[in-house]
Amino acid sequence: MKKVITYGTFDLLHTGHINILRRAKEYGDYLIVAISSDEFNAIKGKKAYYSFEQRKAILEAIRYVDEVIPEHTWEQKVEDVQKYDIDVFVMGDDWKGKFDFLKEYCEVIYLPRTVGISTTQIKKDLNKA
Ligand code: C2G
Repeated sequence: MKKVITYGTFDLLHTGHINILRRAKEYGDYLIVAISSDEFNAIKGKKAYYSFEQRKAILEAIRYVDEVIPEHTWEQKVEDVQKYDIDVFVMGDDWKGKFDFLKEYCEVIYLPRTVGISTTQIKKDLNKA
């Protein structure tokens, strides 16, 4: 079984998230999504609208997603890739190059972001509504 992993906050789920999850799944048979805990989001300088538990429940309902695990630190990726026997690591290309150190352990793929949509923009648009 070819296993894929990706990481993110996935707040206020939108088609950009769905597009990356769908494409990530195409690289294997089993997709693990590591979603940022509320505490790690604070470290990333993000405040998610939905709590970790809510974001986990939403991600688990997506047909492309096979397992959701928590992301607590920047440093856990090598351990996760080994622990979950990951073959492919996938991220949007806003992260291009940032995780190349994982090439020692698995395939590293950066996919084009979906243009014109982001959680930040959704929040801004809603504030204007
Ligand atoms: N994404 C995308 N297109 C968008 C918006 C997001 O392809 N329009 C992708 C991002 O590139 C990322 C994933 O969706 O691969 C999740 O995005 P975020 O929830 O914003 O995650 P981020 O804050 O980038 O956290 O350790 C890695 C971090 O946890 C990544």
